[in-house]
Amino acid sequence: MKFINQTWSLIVVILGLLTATSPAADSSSQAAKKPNIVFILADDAGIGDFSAYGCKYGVTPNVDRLAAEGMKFTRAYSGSAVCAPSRCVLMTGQHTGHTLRRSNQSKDGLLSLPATQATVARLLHDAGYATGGFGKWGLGNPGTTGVPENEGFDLFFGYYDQKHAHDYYTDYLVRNSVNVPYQQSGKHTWEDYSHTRIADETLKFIEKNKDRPFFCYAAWTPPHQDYVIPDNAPYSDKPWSETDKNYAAMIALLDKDVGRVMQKLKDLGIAENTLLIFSSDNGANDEFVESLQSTGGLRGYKRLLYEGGIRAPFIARWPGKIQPGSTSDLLTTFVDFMPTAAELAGVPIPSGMDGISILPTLLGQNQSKQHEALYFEIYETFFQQSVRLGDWKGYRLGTKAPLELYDLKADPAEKQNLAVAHPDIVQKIEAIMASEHTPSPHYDALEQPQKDSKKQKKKKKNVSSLPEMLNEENSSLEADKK
Ligand SMILES: [Ca+2]
Repeated sequence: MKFINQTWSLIVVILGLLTATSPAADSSSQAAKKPNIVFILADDAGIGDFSAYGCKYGVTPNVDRLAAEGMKFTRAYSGSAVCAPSRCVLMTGQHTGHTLRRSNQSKDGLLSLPATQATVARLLHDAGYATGGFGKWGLGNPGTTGVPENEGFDLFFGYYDQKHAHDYYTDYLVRNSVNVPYQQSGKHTWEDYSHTRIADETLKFIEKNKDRPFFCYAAWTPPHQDYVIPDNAPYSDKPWSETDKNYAAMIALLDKDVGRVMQKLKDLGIAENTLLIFSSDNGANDEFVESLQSTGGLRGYKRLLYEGGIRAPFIARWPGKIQPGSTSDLLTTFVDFMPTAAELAGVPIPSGMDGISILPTLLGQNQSKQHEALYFEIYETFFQQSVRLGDWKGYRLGTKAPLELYDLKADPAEKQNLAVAHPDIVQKIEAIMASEHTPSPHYDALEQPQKDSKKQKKKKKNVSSLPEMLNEENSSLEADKK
């Protein structure tokens, strides 16, 4: 008996030595540890559309569950106040004072990413990840340098063009620049609805790559316009406009499919090795500010750099790594995704990033590197800039108007302009705006609106009419033809 015990001890020691010294064993266990990354990006959903953030009109149980099982960020921002620049920031790790797309349109039409652009997809692809994107791309239409398969994606399925993405009952979608016919019954059923197929393709990609590290960019289109859905349950009987009912139901659909992704990860046994992030690319549209309170009581909405245009729901779940039910007030924006992904993948953070890795925060460790300030600029007809500096928020419309200054801790809705009382903070924020903005040859709308026009004056009084003055959103097929 003693002999057997000794023999076993010897075997255990030898096995231990083999495991500790074998490079093959080391590298394979390292590879197995590389976590999958799933980033679900809603399109135009406001922070007030999710019950985890205090939604007033309904519940989003799956996003709630994601928050309960992960970390909810309370001071997170998207990349911009409209689609294309926000996605450009997410993909490049550069803020809108540096990145190529600073608005949906430019004076040169739609700008496509250069084929040499450093992107998070390319970084993860080169680190051994399978890379798939599903939904709306918006950074290069077929035939341009900026198509997703040029930017590090093995596979992209959905809409390349933003305007095309308005059409939920389209007769084609695009897979790696090839049009895939989409048979329509003409009855606007769930089978006809593009998100059905896009969500299915998302789940298929996850399933197909379950045994290797993967990056799944689920850039789903709901609740962006057109506000159409085959069935607007559970809101059908509400005394609301059809648009409100459809929009709310699109949020419910989005939530349901967040749940499907969570279930898929669980069924495949890979939830514990997957960082799952949920966010939205910009704030809610102005038409849902009053009726559904989709901006959560914040000032502004999509297209504006007030909080309602850029504050985002941001939830991260990674079972066993992220403390369930935790919250973080770290100041973060989409610029942080690429550095965080680099650290997760175990590769160096590329130079030229405006972001920082937020992995220490996710893991409950000390976040020694933090943003002193967050910078945004946009050119939706009017040039706007904003800076978040601690609890301070600076906003400027055009280049000549005085800076507006708000204390977001005391005044989250940006109602009280404190600029006159704090010239030192104003000066500091103006210096940040000057240093973070780099001129772009594609944008020069640096003037503020024509103040003297009676029509403009009248409109300026009513903030909800601002979007009428702003360019119609989105890339356009028309612009492409130019
Ligand atoms: Ca959007």
